[in-house]
Amino acid sequence: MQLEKHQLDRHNDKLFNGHQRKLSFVQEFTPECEAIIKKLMAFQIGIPSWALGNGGTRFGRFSGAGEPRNLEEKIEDVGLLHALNRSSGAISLHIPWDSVADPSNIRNLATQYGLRFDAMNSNTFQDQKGQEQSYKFGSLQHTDKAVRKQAIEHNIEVIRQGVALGSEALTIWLADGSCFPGQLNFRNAFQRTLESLKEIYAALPAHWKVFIEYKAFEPNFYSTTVGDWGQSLLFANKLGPKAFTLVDLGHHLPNANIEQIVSLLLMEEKLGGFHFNDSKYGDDDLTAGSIKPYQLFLIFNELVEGMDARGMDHASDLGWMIDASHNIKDPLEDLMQSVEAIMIAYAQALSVDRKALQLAQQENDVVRAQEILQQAFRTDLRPLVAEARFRAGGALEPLSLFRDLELRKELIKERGRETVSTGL
Ligand code: LRH
Ligand code: MN
Ligand code: MN
Repeated sequence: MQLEKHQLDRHNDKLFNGHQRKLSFVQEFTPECEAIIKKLMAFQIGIPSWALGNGGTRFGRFSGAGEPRNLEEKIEDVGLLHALNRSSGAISLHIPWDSVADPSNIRNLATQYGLRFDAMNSNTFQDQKGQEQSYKFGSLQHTDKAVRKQAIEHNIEVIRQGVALGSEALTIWLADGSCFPGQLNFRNAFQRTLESLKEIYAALPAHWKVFIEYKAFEPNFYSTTVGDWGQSLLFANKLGPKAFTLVDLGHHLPNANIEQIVSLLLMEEKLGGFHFNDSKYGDDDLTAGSIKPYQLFLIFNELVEGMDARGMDHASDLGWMIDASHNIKDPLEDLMQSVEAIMIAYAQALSVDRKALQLAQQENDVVRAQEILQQAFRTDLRPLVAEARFRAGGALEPLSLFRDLELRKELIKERGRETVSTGL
């Protein structure tokens, strides 16, 4: 299903005057508006293929109607999102949840929608049908060489598929760890994981990166072999210049200072990218910005500061991806909300008066430092985000347009009610 130009135009025409009034108000008080709008236009967020259907919990799954039934339809959904908000120009695949039978066809389809392939994700946390070895006691850390070999080969196969699609990164998240004290020799598990990762690293093409994603807990609850940014950074440093840490916002113990982690990883040139989401407790995979929008802003504040200090390109030097799982919302609506929250946090971070903040820090003026940050956070920059979208050819209010046109109903007509998308 395609969004027609006349549908977009009618929507934008209707909202244009109101938008202009809000925009000029912001412009009056935000001196660097034009620069911010340009940066917002260049900024694209990768949509996870596994978040296009309703996920579930171990207590149940309530599948939504009109979910994508295959990879082609997932690409179609991301294409629709991108047509609406012009900020979702990439898709991140999960193998084997996504089956890429004909990569050149899939690549062409994505190109038609203006999409590129963000990092590929491997899966050695579940056993697949017909698989010889089981991952019950881990994959890259496993005590049995045959299991490690199978997991290594899977990752190399994912790289191969990614190359065919034009992706340039592999994200490895391992469920490896232990559930009970005494189950695992931590040092040996680390060493075996490192040896396995080295073999995967050796298979990376020259311009590729590997992202090592950490997570504090689940499904192993006593220890996780890549349990925090320290362990991930150890692996990344030992592997070499193509290896980086990936920060999933939901993978920390409660109250972790994620913005500080981000700042130090940038300093070490080892920050690879993000899985954006939000949480009240842990790996809740909720809509970005839905619980702790101030934290999201503070993370972007460190990103802008740290990337600018290193002369990095905001749009292309890190992997910006969402990792979400929706249980009760329409997945496309939820993803639109996440993208919007990320763009707002980015815009606000760009508007921080950096010189004044540096001075306040230098002079230990704690009150002034807080005022500067909260001035940016409490300024409503949504008109700038909307303007960036509008200039890029998107909708002033993507969510309202999605609802006004009853696009989910259209998808249900095409795909049916009883659809189950692959993923979480
Ligand atoms: C693990 C995780 C990881 C997986 C995804 C499905 O909790 O965050 O990124 O690949 O969820
Ligand atoms: Mn993740
Ligand atoms: Mn997760």
